[in-house]
Amino acid sequence: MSYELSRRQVLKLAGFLSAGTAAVGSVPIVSRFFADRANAQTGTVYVRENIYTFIQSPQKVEALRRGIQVMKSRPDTNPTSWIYQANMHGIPSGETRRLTAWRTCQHGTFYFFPWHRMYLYYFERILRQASGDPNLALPYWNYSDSVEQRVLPSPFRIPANSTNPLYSDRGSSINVNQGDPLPEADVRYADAFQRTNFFHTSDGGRSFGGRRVTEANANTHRANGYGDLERRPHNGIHSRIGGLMGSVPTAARDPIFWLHHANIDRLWERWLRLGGGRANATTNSDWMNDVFTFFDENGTQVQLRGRDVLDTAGQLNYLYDDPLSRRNRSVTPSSQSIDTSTQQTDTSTQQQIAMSANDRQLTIVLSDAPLTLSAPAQDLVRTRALTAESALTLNITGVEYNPDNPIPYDIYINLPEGVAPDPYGPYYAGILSLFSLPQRGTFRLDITSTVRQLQRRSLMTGDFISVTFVPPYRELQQERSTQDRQAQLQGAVRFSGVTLTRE
Ligand SMILES: [Cu+2]
Repeated sequence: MSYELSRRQVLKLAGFLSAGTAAVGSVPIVSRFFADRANAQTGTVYVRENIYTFIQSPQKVEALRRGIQVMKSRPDTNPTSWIYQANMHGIPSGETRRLTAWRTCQHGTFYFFPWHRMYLYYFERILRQASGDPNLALPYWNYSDSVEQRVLPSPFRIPANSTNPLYSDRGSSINVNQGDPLPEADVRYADAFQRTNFFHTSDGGRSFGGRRVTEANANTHRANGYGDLERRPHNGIHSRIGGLMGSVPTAARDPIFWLHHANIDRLWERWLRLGGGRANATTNSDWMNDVFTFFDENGTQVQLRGRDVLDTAGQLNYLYDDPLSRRNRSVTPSSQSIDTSTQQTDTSTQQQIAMSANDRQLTIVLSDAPLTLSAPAQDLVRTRALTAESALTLNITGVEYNPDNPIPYDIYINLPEGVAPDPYGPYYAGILSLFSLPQRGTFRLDITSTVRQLQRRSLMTGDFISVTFVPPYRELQQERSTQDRQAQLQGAVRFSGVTLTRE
């Protein structure tokens, strides 16, 4: 798990301070004609279980394996096949066909949560039917709340070959298929849960559920308006698991994708139950009424809108075994009326330091060696302890990368020289996840809890704050020769600047 430091590049660049205020937008009104609800009510409410409970029943694991096996055996032109379903999320390069609803996943906008809920809902119905078990429900992987459950559940790892329909080649700088737990910094959701607004409206704004847009994105599925939960744990875990999961076009081909997203869906419900103004974007007409296409277990084309997926038990017949994700009482979906007020805004005052020379063209190229950037900490982190309300964000701007090989670097804060990078250690802040990031987009990482921990342990000393990018060791190991690995990593990820903002 440790990485031998052979060379260390340190760039010390001038820092500067500036202040800015985010803009406030208004809600456009769009009315749409929409299709009828496609989800038939059967009366049964299925309970999605924690995978660690689920695997205590060999029959359930068997049903899950069988369902996936049957789906994998279907021709990929069949909408109920494994590949057809995965291609609805994304299409690998080289695939020239464009069948109905392929590549329609929504990322980086406020459609992220509802689209993935719809996708899971019909996938689960197809899987249940394919398994032959009328009670099968998708399990979820709760990697956040206990160290033991950060380990990839064993049926997905063992046996480690193609006879196991749950197995897939995985791993970035840790070996998840050997049972390495996900690092704590990758599974945090407390920062995201602090957000009380579902969506934000301005570039660089923050919210739980993503940026408001007027239309679902067609055929691009890369947008930069991530909500905080989509960034972490969602994006980071895609990159941390790596393999098929590491890039949008192939992610849904790894069976763990469905358990990862069931967990994200559960966290959405949990966030709502926290109250304090947390609510869905039910006053936004686009979010409520935009129509998305799926297929049911009979291969029949169906459509769903945001307003059809607000109440999991009442509209979609499922619940989670997690009591904190449940409503106390049955709530009827909101009425037809559309509120015109700017319900959710994201005004904030920010302080910023740049870790790269401002106004100068500068490209930072990541390679097969760790790279460290540093800037004067000033009062951003040095003299003032972070209060409970403050948020410290690392912004990496103008990121360019190869979408077929989005290599995830590990990010460390103030990693001392001579100390080996360790994703389980205090300096590890998160993964540079390129999952669904647009070209020349901005990658953001909330480093508040990492910095707070370092301050508490008196590890935040000196006048500089530094950020170190460490290449994933497993990518290195997989390359036969040093030359191959240098060729693979050299210039694979480039960016034009790094800044720190404090709210
Ligand atoms: Cu995902």
